[in-house]
Amino acid sequence: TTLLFHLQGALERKEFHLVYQPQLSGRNHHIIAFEALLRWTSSETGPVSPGEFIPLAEKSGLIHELGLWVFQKACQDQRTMQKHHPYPLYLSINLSLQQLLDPTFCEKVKNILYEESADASRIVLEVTESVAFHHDSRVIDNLMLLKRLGFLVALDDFGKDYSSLGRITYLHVDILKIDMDFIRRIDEGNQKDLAIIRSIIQLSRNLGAKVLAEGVENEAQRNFLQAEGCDYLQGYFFHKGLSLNDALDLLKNTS
Ligand code: G
Ligand code: G
Ligand code: MN
Ligand code: NA
Repeated sequence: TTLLFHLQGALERKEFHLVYQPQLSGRNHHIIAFEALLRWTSSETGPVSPGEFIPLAEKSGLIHELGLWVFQKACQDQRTMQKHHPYPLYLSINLSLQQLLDPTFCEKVKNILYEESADASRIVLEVTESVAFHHDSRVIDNLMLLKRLGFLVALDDFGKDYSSLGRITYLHVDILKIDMDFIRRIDEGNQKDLAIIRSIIQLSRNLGAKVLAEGVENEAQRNFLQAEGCDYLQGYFFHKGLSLNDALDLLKNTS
């Protein structure tokens, strides 16, 4: 509860910042996108992990204001990054269930796009399966509206929760993000674990979607995923989340 107390004023005190983790082409390792990841450094307690404060923000309702702040800041930074890069850069933003339950969310996002002259077709909205297929119809209604605005949708942590395969086609999901747990298990070489990864890659192809492996931490994992034709790669083997300045330096050195 004291953490919640500190969280309430954190936005005004400018204690949040974003880091950007690169997502690379599996074919040539070019940077094609950045995932915006929220960070909080409390003036009272120091850094607090998102695993700790995001659930608090969700329960307290702060996620609405905070989520829009993330959206606006990430759109601004995307524009700065694009200036330093000759090829299209996509931006990935994580969404919480509460945001998609808000009937005014689309309208607010539309206003931010307009203010920041941002292009929805270059922005990927990351939602977990359990959020995308939540029973409350407001969620799917919002996602359909967002898709109509041009946003792309990625299913985050794919394979972790239950899969509702029929609804993937219904929603026209653009990207499947294979959950880190599966990538971790590549190291053990269990044929059944490898078969699951291959099946997710195949599934994405058959759906006309792209597939991204997250949490790639070593060369063996990268080699396997690349050999299987995984479209995009993300993880500490390549890059951790970078400050805007570090992301800009990286873009200058690689383009
Ligand atoms: O980056 P990290 O592993 O610390 O993130 C932990 C969790 O927090 C992940 O599930 C990630 O999706 C989530 N997360 C990170 N940034 C945001 C954000 O801006 N909004 C929401 N809703 N979740 C985020
Ligand atoms: O739930 P979501 O997929 O959005 O969470 C992404 C989280 O995973 C981020 O907090 C990020 O810091 C973390 N992450 C990114 N790459 C790696 C990695 O290679 N290994 C591990 N363990 N975590 C990673
Ligand atoms: Mn994510
Ligand atoms: Na994920």
